[in-house]
Amino acid sequence: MAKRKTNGGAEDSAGSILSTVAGPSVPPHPTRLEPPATGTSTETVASPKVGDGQPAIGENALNRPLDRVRVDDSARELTTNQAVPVADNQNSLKAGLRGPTLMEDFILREKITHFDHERIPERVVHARGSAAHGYFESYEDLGDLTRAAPFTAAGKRTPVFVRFSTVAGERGSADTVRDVRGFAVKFYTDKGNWDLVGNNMPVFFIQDAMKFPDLIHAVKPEPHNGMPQAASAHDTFWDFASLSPEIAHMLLWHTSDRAIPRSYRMMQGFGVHTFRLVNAQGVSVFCKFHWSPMAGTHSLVWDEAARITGADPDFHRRDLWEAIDSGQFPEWELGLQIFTEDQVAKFPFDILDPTKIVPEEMVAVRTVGKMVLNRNPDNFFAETEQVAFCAAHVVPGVDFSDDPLLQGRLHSYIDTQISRLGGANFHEIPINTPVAQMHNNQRDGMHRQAINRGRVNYEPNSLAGGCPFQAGARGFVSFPEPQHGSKVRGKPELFADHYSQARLFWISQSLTEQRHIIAAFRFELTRVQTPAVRQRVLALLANIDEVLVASVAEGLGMSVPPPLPPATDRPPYDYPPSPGLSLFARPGSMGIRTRRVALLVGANTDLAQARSLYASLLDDGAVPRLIGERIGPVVEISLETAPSVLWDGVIVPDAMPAVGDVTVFEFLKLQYRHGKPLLALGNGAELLKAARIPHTLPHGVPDPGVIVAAAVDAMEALASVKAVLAQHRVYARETDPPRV
Ligand code: HDD
Repeated sequence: MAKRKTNGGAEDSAGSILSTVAGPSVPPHPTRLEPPATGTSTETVASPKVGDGQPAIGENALNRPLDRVRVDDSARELTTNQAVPVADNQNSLKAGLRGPTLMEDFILREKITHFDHERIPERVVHARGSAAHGYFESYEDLGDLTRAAPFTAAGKRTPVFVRFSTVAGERGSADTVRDVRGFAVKFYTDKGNWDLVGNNMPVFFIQDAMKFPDLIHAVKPEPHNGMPQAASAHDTFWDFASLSPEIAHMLLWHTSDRAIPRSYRMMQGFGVHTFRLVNAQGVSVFCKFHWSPMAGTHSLVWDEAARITGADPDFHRRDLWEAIDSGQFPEWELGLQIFTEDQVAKFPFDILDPTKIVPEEMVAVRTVGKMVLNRNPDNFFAETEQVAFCAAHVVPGVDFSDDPLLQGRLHSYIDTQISRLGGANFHEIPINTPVAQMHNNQRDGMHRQAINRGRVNYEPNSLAGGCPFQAGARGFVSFPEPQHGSKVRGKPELFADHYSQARLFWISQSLTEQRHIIAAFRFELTRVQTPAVRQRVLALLANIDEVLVASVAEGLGMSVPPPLPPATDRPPYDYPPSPGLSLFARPGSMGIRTRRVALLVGANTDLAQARSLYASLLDDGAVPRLIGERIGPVVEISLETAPSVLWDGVIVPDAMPAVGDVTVFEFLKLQYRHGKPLLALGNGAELLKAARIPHTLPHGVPDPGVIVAAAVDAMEALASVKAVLAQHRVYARETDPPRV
């Protein structure tokens, strides 16, 4: 079996991506790992942790400061929290063997008390998530645009911690639900922490933070019965949506395949809002941030996604973990759309409106760097759960726009951490601590860690020589944007064009993607119980596209109502299609790496052939597994524990029994239904026949993903399977309802 790299760069020979590998090597038996010796006091020198080097692949500069708090229990005695060795961890202290437990048992009380307080409030949104460490590397010196620390030199690497999430579900909810995905990046720069707290869709549901609590109340489980979990397919969400026409554009993204990604590694990320970049001369441009996955943008299909929630609710978490664990580090390129005040004045939309994109045809995306995630967290709670992102965490060189949604976010994140993480010192939790040095006169509060020295905790002072002193022009200076106007509650007029960009998105989708959007609306609105709500959503869609509204109405057995009156007299803007809005525009460069392939094996299988297919897939970085009825010397995973939806393709090697059982048929049918490649070799073809798998596409031409070959041609046929796997799936096979 092929060797593979672990996180720490060491090699092991385990063939299974599912097996756990050791993390980076640590000194023998420490309870607390010391930071690396620098030879100088960290008080007087710049942090050695960032910005000064080129960490090798597999190494993160951030690991070193976090090592200070990593705990390794190997060969250690069990102790209390006060480090008192515990003699007996099985029995509480009693007055006689059959007597009552004694109050004196401080060991029992400490253990139970700590346990009683183990849980913290989950995030009010984005509660379900997974994260990883890595770095961002700038391709160039962007000094002409910004003085932001990550971009000051070509090749500069800045450590990052990235958390992906769903929005609506609770902490233990399933990964593959229909939802927006959070894409939050914490850059630990040498000028402080910068959080780019984005999503995998470039627009948002609402235009003003004032509406955020309403939106979230509407989409979360309904308050009287706590249902449904992690789903927008219920009355309150669509009631709110149907009465909020600004949501139109986002609804199309939300019903598109973007809302059911195949993997966190295969989705784009967006900063959503317009931001400002500011250079050392104080010159500012506007900027939109885009993350593009090197693995391409790929999605699940809905029937598959819904089944995965049962088969593996941790599907995305596992996928991210296993990819990093096996050395297949996920990568994204960072792109910037840069535009000026002059350009803004000519756009047919307002750049402060978060329900609008800047089409790539108007402003090209300039690729400026890449992000690599190369280390899994050591402890889910300490890192992934306690990480605290904040849209207001920016560094010199990045500034905000007046987008009213962004402005509200600037308040919400710090505020929510105070109740979630228990006080104002959450920035001292190791995963949140900047790697740049922190010096100020903020003091005390719950759980304070820093031991600030000296008698001075105010400024100005003379007793400490004026320290810490203001950084002046080296520090964060807000861009001096001129302000005008009276205090008012309202919106600029262009915000009222709710439909032009919704239509732009619709006409930029492939026919396959359009069909999926229609089916998603049908599913969601069928779950809605109130006919008037369905009717209002149709009236909203009637402003976007005739085919869209007619198809959704047909799926609901309703007629098309008159369009909702538009909120503005301005005629809609007629955008040309923007091909980059289709998921198919970014096939990626991963080949078949990390694709999961099932080799179905039975008692008669030609194991030599199965093994050579397996080895060839492994060589290309795929994840093959031998699947059969029961595990044993040959079969690695059983059909009942790893059903069809967990695999990207299936191979039936030669001499598989001619007739399968219902589980095998079900496996093959779902592979077919979900557009995945099926290869049957020699005798294995009988199984495809018995499962009634068609060999032609609905319009009669051969299906490139259903491959039948003689046993001797196994390797040639495998090459065809790999080609289909690399293209993700055969969407041309789809019919509604499915043929098989
Ligand atoms: Fe938010 C969490 C992204 C609007 C208030 N948000 C949160 C997370 C992401 C986003 C990715 C999870 C961070 C993590 O992994 O810990 N949020 C967005 C985007 C938005 C957006 C892309 C619009 C463009 N959010 C938004 C608004 C508000 C909030 C308008 C409130 C006014 N968001 C929060 C929050 C959360 C949060 C309540 C919950 C947990 C947390 O912050 O740390 O403060």
